[in-house]
Amino acid sequence: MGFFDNHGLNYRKTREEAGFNREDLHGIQAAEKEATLSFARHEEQVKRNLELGLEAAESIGDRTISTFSRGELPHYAGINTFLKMPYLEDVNKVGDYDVAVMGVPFDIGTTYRSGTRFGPQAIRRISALYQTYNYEMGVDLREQLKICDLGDVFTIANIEKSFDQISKAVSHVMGKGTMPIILGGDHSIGYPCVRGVAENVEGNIGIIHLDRHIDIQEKDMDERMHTTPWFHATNIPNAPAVNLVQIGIGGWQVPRAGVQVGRERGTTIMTINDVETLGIEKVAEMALEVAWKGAKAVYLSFDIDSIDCGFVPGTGWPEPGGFLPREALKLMQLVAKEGLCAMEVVEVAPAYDISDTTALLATRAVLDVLATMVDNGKIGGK
Ligand SMILES: [Mn+2]
Repeated sequence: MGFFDNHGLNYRKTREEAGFNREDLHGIQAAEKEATLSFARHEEQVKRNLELGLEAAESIGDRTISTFSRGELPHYAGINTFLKMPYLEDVNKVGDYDVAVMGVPFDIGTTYRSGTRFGPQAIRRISALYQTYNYEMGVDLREQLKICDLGDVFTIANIEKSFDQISKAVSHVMGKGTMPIILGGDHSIGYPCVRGVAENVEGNIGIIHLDRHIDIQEKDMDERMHTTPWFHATNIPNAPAVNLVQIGIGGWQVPRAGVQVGRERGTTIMTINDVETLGIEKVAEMALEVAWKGAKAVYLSFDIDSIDCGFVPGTGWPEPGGFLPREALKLMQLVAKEGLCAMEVVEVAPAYDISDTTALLATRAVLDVLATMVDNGKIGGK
């Protein structure tokens, strides 16, 4: 039994071995790791803030503060991009970045509560709460990764035409060698996102899907709604169903039509019972094995409703009994260690949210995945 098993540190000892040595604590090691991080981009940012936002009034002693808020501080100020990263108005230049965040404000694939079209805005707004440094991982995303925010895809009131827009946008980013992070939007966008990714991958792609819902029936109410993305995604020749892992599925909202398709196509389905029985580490290991089998890249689809609805009220199909937030975060960190080609976070519907907790968890998932990839040398360097 591991006493600690922490992200980038590959540190694993039994309690007996660890004893009470202060230096063996992850908390102490994490503090040490901070000393290895650069401050260069932070300093550049401060310089830029002063140039663009004027030096502060004379009475202010801290001369890194500007008159107009530019950059990270204060966390309650500013016109928000994701994590206050630069807004890249010219999408032709996306190849200059390691990661491009894009919103997909689309919710006409919804079959119960609508409102996920406001998901990207809500995620961006609360993302301003976070700095770019994570203590446990010892990663500073500003220093180690070039991230931009592309703004939103222009979606319209037509599912199929919006799918074409979404695929084109995702494919554009992938084609420039940049990792797309997609903020939904309802889960119907899973199909056009994978379609945009798949055309840029030579070989198969696997999909790791966290959800309470199986989302693999062909149609719902005669359309390709948010209950259908994986039916259509796994029809793409290089996105086979045998590389699709679906984790957290269960409860009273799983349509039988989807179950039949999952069974016929041989997707790998794990319930929360499986997660409890096997443990997060084993589940991650199995998910990686299935998703990567014969595949060249793996896509992560995080449906926020995979989390127990007590933690994520701001979603369209709330369901009790899902993951605890730290279980899901841990699972996503473990699968991100091997690298991901793209990631979507879907089904955040801020009108039903309380204190931004749902949107905050969406932000957290993206940042944890990116930091894990940085820490494992899977991304960065532009
Ligand atoms: Mn769902």
